[in-house]
Amino acid sequence: EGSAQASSSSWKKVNYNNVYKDIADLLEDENYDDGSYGPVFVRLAWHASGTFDHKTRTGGSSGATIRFEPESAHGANAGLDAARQRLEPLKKKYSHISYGDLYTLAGVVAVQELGGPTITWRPGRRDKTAADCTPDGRLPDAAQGADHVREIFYRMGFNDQEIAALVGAHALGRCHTSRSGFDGPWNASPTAFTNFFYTELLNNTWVPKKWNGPFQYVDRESGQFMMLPADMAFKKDSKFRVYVEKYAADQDAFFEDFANAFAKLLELGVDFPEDAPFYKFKTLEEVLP
Ligand code: CCH
Repeated sequence: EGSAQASSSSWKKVNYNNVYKDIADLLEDENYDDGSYGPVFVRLAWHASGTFDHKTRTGGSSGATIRFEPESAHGANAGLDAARQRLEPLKKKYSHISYGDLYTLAGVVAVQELGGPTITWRPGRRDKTAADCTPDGRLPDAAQGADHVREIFYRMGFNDQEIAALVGAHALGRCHTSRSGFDGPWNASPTAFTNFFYTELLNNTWVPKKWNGPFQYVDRESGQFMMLPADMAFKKDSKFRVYVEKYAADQDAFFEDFANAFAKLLELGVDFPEDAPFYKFKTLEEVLP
């Protein structure tokens, strides 16, 4: 076993409540994007996990192969080095934590601290080596539509309701021309976890953006907000649209379904130790007087 591989019980030596707090303290940075690493932490947790293939039981967050080339250099993962670098001091501080646990926990912390639902999370992922990297093409291509999105998420083992709930994370953050080539935030509050992905999708008129970049949509009114072609599939596809309408009308329903689907995503393919406990972390605001 390489140096990345810890013993099977090293996960027990970590105080995850302390890690939660330390990750939460890393979120804010006025010089980064919209002032928070939260959105890119959510994206890191998702891309570390979303490589799972339920048929071959390969990929997923256990292994944290996203930190190695060639996986780190896959087009879909462009820019995620910013998130990994931000988290690296915590790997030094908590030497017994696995990268897989650190990256997925960062997604949990970000969702919760930005105002989203509590995400049930378990430790015990065991890091693998570069030889275990997944092939390119397992993450969705934003230029495509509903058929492609279904194919990718069905491969992970999700159904239409779960897919529609997960994509609501596009309330957070933005697209960067330097990363995906697309441009702009989905709404005016990209550092708050809300159901705005659905409300914006339904309530705006989305028109093709006039530019030399990849085909995407902007809202006709202000031109400030964006939708990816894959996002628009959730409005156009009648089966997805049922959930879009539900989550736009009912933020609690969205929060509940997102919490379940995101917890499932972070656990895909992970062979947890039998005694790994389930954590429901309190937010900093809930803990502090
Ligand atoms: Fe996503 N996403 N995502 N996404 N995503 C992008 C950014 C974020 C797709 C494409 C893109 C999920 C599903 C999909 C986040 C969370 C989730 C970007 C811009 C593209 C492109 C990247 C850039 O330029 O920085 C596609 C396609 C799908 C599905 O079909 C799911 C599922 C999640 C989480 C549950 C978050 C958060 C961001 C913002 C990142 C940031 O840096 O601000």
